[in-house]
Amino acid sequence: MNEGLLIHPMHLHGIPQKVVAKDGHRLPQPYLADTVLVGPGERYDVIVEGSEPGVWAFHCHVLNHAESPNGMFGMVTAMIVE
Ligand SMILES: [Cu+2]
Repeated sequence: MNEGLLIHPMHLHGIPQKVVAKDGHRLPQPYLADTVLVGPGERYDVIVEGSEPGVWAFHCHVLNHAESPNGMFGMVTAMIVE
């Protein structure tokens, strides 16, 4: 869900995102995406299958939304698959 005024291309490392709904409405044709472009006011539902153990970064691809000279911050987190 994007509550802001900027576009955020959200990327999960290593595992494709299966996009199944937009703004609460199921898509007739779900699709796999490496990066999901989430515009202001948009919501997406995605399914990811964590079949590979590891720590997978999930972040915005606009680098100044997730990275500074001091390291990662802001729109970055990790999905841990054990
Ligand atoms: Cu962003």
